[in-house]
Amino acid sequence: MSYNKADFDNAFASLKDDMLFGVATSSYQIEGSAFGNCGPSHWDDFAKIEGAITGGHDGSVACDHYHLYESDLDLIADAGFDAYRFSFSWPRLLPEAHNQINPDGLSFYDRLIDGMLARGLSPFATLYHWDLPSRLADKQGWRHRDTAHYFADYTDIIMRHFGDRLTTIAPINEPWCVSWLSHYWGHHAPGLRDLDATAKAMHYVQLAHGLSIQVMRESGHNNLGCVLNKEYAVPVDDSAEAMAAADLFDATYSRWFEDSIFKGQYPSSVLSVFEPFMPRGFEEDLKLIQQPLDWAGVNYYTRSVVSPDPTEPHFGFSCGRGDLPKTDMGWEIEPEGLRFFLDRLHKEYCPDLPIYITENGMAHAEAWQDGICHDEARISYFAAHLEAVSQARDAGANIKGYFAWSLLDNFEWAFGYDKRFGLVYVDYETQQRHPKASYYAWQDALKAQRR
Ligand code: IFM
Repeated sequence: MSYNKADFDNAFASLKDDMLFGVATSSYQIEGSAFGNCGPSHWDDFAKIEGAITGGHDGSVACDHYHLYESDLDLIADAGFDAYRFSFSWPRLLPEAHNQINPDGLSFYDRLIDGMLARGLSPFATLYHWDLPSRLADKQGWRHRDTAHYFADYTDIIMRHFGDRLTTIAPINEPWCVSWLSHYWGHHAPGLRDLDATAKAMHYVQLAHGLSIQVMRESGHNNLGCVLNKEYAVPVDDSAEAMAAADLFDATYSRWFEDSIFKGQYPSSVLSVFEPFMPRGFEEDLKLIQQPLDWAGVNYYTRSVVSPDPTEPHFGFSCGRGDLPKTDMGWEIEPEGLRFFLDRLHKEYCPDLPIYITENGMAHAEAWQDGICHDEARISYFAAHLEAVSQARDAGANIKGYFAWSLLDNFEWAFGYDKRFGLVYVDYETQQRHPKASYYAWQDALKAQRR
């Protein structure tokens, strides 16, 4: 993509008036799980499996945000952002047992949230961004119904301590990754490749969402949403078979989650494959899953080119990439997909609900010149996606905010520290932070808005 800062400024200018802007991170990716009596999570366990993570990396130190959170919050505020999307760590708050709170964990999130408020940053909280306590993972994790109920109890604990200081709350980040990516493709902890496990995880993660919303609603919260990740399904050609494969991909990746949350049903094409493994009485749970929400969040990065694949035993499709420009993850840059999902959410699922883009960004390899980390390609990526947001808003979607992923370079799951998504470069040897060109582009735009 060619770089033109005016494109970014223009796209930003078309949105700035009544939208908020923020950055997003997650607990395991930045905090450092070795600090503050945090308990082990299944990501700590997964990291010990040879070959599971590039370079054998893990999140034990990560960006040491546990100790450096004050200066990290300064970076967010100094850029002029309005909000910070962060996640609570379940094993940090409840390392030993579901009712035994770690005082260091409580104190950390107290200081973190108060630090946001003191800087005028709105706290956008996620309760679960993938760090499942090992003690639950060892008891079948998301394959077991109890995990959904323990999640509701954990929700209640968080709300009692922090609920009145949070601007918005979403129970679960990217349920597709929690279930399909981790139990069918095996790329994330717990690294399973099993249809039975996938069917159960895809249902129980949704049940956990519903139970968690119910707990929060009953205690009077009215700022509750969901954060769903989306990948734009493009058929490899215009054959009927390719179209059907792309539709089934979209049903597994996207519609499973929004159909259940907003319509109380699962797509029949996916259910027919899962049916033998679905928990008894799942139909009743759908009523719990379909809780009224106050907003919806979309995480969007790329598209998938979907092909029919007779060698794929259960769903008969496989996904690849096409020939659009790619990020350092090898992900194609396709802003049209973001526009598609914003339109669909608005038209088919939740016409009146405020929508946030809760994550959007790209990995980019480091390139230094004159003491600055140059990531102009990232600025262009943001510009193109902000333009898509602007088009969706013009078409009527009630879009209220946009969060760049991510504040910092961080632990990119199975890719370890090799992929850098940050607006701020992290030197993992020294834990020094270095704002990149994209950080300064946001700072210029946000500060100009205030003048
Ligand atoms: O780093 C992840 C994040 O944890 C969830 N959404 C996608 C990001 C980039 O892969």
